[in-house]
Amino acid sequence: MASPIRILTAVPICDGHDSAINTINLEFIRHGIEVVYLGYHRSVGDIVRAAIQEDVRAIGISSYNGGHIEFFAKVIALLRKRGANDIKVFGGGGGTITHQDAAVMKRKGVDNIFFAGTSLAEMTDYVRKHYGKPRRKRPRAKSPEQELAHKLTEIENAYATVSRKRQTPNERIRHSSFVIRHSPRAERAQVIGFTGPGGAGKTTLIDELVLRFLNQNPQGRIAILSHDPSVIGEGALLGDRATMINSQNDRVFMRSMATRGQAGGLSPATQECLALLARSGFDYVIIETVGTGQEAMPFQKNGIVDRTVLVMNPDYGSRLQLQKIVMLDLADIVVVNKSDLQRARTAHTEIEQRLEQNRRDQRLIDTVAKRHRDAGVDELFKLISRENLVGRDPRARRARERRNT
Ligand code: B12
Repeated sequence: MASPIRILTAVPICDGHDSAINTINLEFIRHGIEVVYLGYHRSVGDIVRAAIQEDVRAIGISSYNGGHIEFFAKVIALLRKRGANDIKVFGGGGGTITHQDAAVMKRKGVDNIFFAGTSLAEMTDYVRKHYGKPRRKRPRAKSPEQELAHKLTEIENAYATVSRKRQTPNERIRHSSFVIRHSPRAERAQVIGFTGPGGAGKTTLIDELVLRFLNQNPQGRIAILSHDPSVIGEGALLGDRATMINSQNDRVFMRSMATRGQAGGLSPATQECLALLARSGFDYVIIETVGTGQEAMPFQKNGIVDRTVLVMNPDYGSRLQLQKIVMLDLADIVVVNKSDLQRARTAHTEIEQRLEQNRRDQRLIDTVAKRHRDAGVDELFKLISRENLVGRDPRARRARERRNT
């Protein structure tokens, strides 16, 4: 089984016409394509950064509010400047983009423009035909960020093709041509795992924590490994970037992964990708699972996660439901997000009682992640910030003491 085609779609800055791209995304997914959706009102810089980090085959832009000739050209120019010439650009925009405009855009490097009346099948056929063949020789990575992105692709591809080639993923990766240049002094990043049911607000919460991290550490860098569900050989909507606002930043490296048939919230390639990210010079690596069920314990196999955060929605049903949620036994921190909802107080009390039974040093925090400068998110940030973790981890504390003497 080859890796699915990965593309990125977005709507340009000052444009909120997202209904066309939402429909097109769904059609792509239905035809086995993994779509990283960046959302609307996105700048050239945001689009190119995301495309390079996600290492997609192509960028599909849906543009309605004018300025498309310049916008598409700037995306292509920035891709070239960053050495990402192998990421192609295509798009559409109803009656706004004329045939004359499209001719100019193609001369400037756009692969194709789709006009009003084109069927969804024509678009998916185009993507499969033009972006579906495996990349042969890749241009040399021009930046450590691009090199990391290529390497992550290689790991994912190795897991997808492993049965075909009768090699273990590790053997395939070892034979690969990419070698990440790690700083020998780079410490392993603090890895924090976020899990919880779909709709609890994990992505918004992570985005708010990223904002606090960027403000607190003017030189700091952070990575996010985010998951969305998919079945083997099928497409996926990798949509967490569309929710992220603060994470559209050059100091944030984000990668979206489809679970590709694995149950439990993560992908078969997660562990390897996470290990690579953890030693690539970031201060933190945040890993977000797909929305999980009661039985999930996604970080159990994964020795590399330092702290686990379970994000709950106050509307989990009756108190009885809490007895069945395995992560309530395992998480270091439990967050009741959306704590402005009516049931949140009851939820807090019930979860508190449930955690008391565990007799572990677990913390319970109430947050409203959608609220800017929320005090609960501040408290959570303090709890997971590096100083705090270093203080609690005996090995890290000893290393720090050795450095200080
Ligand atoms: C629906 C619509 C809206 C909805 C948008 C809802 C939403 N969430 O998307 C609402 C009512 C909110 C809206 C608002 C506005 N709109 Co409006 N809107 C439209 C309308 C009628 C249809 C666009 C559409 O979704 N079509 C459906 C898609 C599926 O079909 P399609 O456009 O033909 O696209 C085909 C291909 O191009 C291709 N395609 C499109 N994108 C992509 C991307 C990829 C990757 C690929 C492969 C293919 C592809 O797919 C389709 C295949 O058949 C157009 C008029 C028009 N006929 O284009 C105006 C239009 C785009 N809007 C317009 C304007 C001016 C506005 C407003 C500024 C109005 C106002 N003063 O408030 C606001 C701006 C909103 C904003 N924040 O940006 C103008 C833009 C004029 C311009 N560029 O100079 C238009 C052209 C109407 C007009 N004639 O004046 N709008």
